[in-house]
Amino acid sequence: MFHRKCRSHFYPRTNDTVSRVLVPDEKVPWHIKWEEYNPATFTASHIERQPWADPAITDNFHPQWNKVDGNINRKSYMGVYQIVDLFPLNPAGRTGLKGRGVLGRWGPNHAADPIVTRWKRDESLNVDLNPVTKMPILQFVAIQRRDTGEWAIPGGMVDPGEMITSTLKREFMEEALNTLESDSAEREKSKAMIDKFFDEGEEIYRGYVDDPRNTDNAWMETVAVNFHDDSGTSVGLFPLCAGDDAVNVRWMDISRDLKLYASHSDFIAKVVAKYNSHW
Ligand code: RP5
Repeated sequence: MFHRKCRSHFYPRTNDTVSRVLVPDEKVPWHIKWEEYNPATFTASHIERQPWADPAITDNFHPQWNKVDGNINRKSYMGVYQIVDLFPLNPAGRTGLKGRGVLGRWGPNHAADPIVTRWKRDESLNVDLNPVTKMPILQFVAIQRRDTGEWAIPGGMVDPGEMITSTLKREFMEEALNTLESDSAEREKSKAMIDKFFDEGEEIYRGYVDDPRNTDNAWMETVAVNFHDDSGTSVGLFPLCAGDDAVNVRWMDISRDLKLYASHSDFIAKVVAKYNSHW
């Protein structure tokens, strides 16, 4: 499947001042010749010298491409990526823009996405069936992103040296439980509950994300893990509160009509297939 969301006309968070070259489906793969392809280069000025970001690619920067480079994982889940004229090449093909955009790392930028689910229930706590498909309805914890306003899985970037299991818990607690702003007693309570609940998850997806921030030289990759509260008695009862990069949070009914950030709907569809629930 070709990436689409990272071929939109304007690059996000630039007030429509940075445009991509329009890349038709058939010209996405790098092996298709396109002699005139010469898109603009854009790296947002606010990421320069940030502790979480790479420096510009110059003769003084010697990253270990395709390797774990100190505590930065520069390996791709998609296999070995190419380096052309010092720059890593997006393994999913052309995006119509060179540079790093607003992403911190050249090459893969690793994230983790916790997909927390429960069954939708009626007032008597019976599982709700969709009236048309007669299938049980799943709900997942969705956040509304501050940057684009789109609803999304509450995922986030893996910090240097961080285990993915820790990123999953940390991001869920920060964005869906607002632990960054809760007092220490509440934080401890949330942490204990999340530590227990996040003990058993099932990996749903590992690979490239069709993220609108991707460029020809920097892209998002993720590990999405499902944590399911079947009885609705643990996380399913926990009060949600949006925090950090999230402006809203809620249990969202899952169906094929979901319009989510990046390729998050594709990950949700995999959870639906696993539970044979309404879509
Ligand atoms: C997506 O961006 C990932 O799937 C993850 O949900 C998210 C991580 O980026 P931030 O939310 O930290 O911006 O590609």
